[in-house]
Amino acid sequence: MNNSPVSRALVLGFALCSTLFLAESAQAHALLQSASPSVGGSVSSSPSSIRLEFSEGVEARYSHVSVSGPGGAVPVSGPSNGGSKSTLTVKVSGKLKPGNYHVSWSVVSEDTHKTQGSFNFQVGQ
Ligand SMILES: [Cu+2]
Repeated sequence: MNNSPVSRALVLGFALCSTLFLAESAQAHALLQSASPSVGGSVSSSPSSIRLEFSEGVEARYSHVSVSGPGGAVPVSGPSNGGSKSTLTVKVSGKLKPGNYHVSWSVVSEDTHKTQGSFNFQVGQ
C-alpha cells in the first residue's frame, strides 16, 4: 500500500478534477438541434438563407457561420438571431449552383461557453 502524502494529494486532485468535469458537462451548451437546409439533406433550389437552431440562446455578435461550396467560399451576411435567441440565420448572397455545401459554425452561448461544429447539405440532385 502506498499511502504517502503525495499519492493522497494525487487522488484528491483526481477526485476534484472529476467533480469539476462532471459539473461542467452537466451544464447546458449550445448544440445544433436542427438546420434549414437540414443537416445532410438536400434542397431542390438555392436557399436564400441558412438557419441554425441551437439547444439554447446564442450571442449572434460573437458567433460565426461560414459556408463553402463547389465554387469556394460562399458570401453570406450575418449571422443574426432570427425569431428566437436560439436561432442564427445567415443570408446567402446570390444563387447557389447545384453541388455539396459545407456549413461551419462557432457560437458563444448565453452562458458564455463556446461550441463549434459543421454540417453539409446539397443543392440540386
Ligand atoms: Cu455551456
